[in-house]
Amino acid sequence: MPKLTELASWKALEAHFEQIKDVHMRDLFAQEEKEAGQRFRKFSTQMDDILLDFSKNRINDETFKLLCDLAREVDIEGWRDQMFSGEPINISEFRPVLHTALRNRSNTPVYVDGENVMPKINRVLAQIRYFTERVRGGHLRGYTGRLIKDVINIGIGGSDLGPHVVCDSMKPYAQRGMNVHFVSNIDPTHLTEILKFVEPESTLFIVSSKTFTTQETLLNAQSARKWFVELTGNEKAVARHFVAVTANKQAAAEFGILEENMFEFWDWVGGRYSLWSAIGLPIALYLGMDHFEALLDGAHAMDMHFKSVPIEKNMPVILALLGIWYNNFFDAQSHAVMAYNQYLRRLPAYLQQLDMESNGKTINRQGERVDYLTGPIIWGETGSNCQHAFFQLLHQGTKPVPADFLIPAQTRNPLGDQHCVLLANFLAQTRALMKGKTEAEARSELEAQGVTEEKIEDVLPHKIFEGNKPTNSIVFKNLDPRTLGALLAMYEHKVFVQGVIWNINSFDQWGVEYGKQLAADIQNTLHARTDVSRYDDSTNSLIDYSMKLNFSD
Ligand code: G6Q
Repeated sequence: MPKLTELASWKALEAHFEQIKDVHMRDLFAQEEKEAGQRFRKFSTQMDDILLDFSKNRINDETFKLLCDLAREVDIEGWRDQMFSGEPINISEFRPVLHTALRNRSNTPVYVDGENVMPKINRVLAQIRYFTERVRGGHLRGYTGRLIKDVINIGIGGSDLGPHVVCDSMKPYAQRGMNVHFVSNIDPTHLTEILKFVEPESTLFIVSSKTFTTQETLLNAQSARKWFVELTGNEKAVARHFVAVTANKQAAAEFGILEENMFEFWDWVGGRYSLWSAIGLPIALYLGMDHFEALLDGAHAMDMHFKSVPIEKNMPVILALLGIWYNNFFDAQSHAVMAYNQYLRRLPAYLQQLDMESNGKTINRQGERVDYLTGPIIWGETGSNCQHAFFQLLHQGTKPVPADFLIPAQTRNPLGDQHCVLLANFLAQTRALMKGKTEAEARSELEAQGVTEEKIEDVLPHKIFEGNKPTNSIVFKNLDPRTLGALLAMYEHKVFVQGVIWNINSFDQWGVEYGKQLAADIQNTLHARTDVSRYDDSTNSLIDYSMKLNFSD
């Protein structure tokens, strides 16, 4: 394949960028309103009740056409089909990438090395249903006969962020009296603070680790086990209160988990794409299997949309192309996500891993260094909180920050007019970011407030808003499991499309593996408390300083 920057569509985009880079969206809207009022119709698309309005972007018909040409020229459709059909597209780990099979509700065969993987996926789903229904129905209880009321998931990264965002977002669907907690950090504070509020007799621990070698998870699991045995004095009861989710059953067995308490998944499921697998066990325990399956249904519906809808109306492809437009042509370094919904407060953390671990790469599929920008920095916060924090920079800062705004049209918690006010804020912000405030508008506002002419001249520059800041608006009826599944799958496919365009492998994570390797050596040094001078001067001095503080009164 020719280099990205040498593709005909890329070159055409470069030339087109020079023509459009200073065009204001205000003028694009005004012009198209005059012509036909069709901008929203042209630049919006829908999947079920999820609407994506991308008309508030710095694009015109030509931009959109060229971006779609780019998607075709890199053969998005071909790559997509390779992923869905189990081709080993994760080239540095020699694996297929089959999270879509986990939610393949049509149950059509999916082959890995000649084996249809659907029967084993269905077997684990049935195992999850059986287990969670018995726990939730009170048939499977703690060793003293008490109902399980606290589930503690011990896992990190992909074995934490996915189920965590789903459980947090789906709180209204949780079973009464059932709580779920997530322990990820190796900082002992994380586990300790949770254990303070639970009782061992009514607590179920899920040790979630694909590799079952992750230090944080194994140490937290050992500490949890120790706590459990100390409080109950009953070593045997561990079997009833600890289960494992893993692709490495042997390591889980060595850890002491019984075979019947293991929920399996497979190496063709990437950690950050694994919430649809047995890693979703805490979701099924907390929300019930029917809701977990509704989540899978929603993701499958988005998979079908991604597979079958033409590029021009394909939600994940459009989001990906717009991201490329700002990242590679406008040099936007970051992308923000603002969910105007309190339940979605963990969405940015989840998307940070999904996007930055997938596309934070500098080496292309041919093993060469790329000479263009790849994955952006992802960040965000819930609305309307974000407006009172960092929105100043979005409105008047020097850095371009394209953003996604999400909102459900209905609220689960109607309180007076509050949801309507939330919606008004959502709409006002995206409009203001697009439109800005001109000098004439700012001046007439000041005049209307009775500000003197002299003062107006002083403050005027500060009151002007350039606008022309791009946003995508994503509006849906309700935040329910099906919609959440579709939204998360939408972002997964967006990331996939961008990875294909940047010609990188979105499915490995050698930076994470490096992190796992790094601490081991220093940890030995800290334990031995000798030979503390073999690192660089900064690290040596930090070791020295922290060891002194650690052992001081
Ligand atoms: C995800 C990454 C990483 C991983 C964690 C936990 O794609 O590989 O975040 O999920 O490091 O790994 P284990 O599940 O193997 O403990």
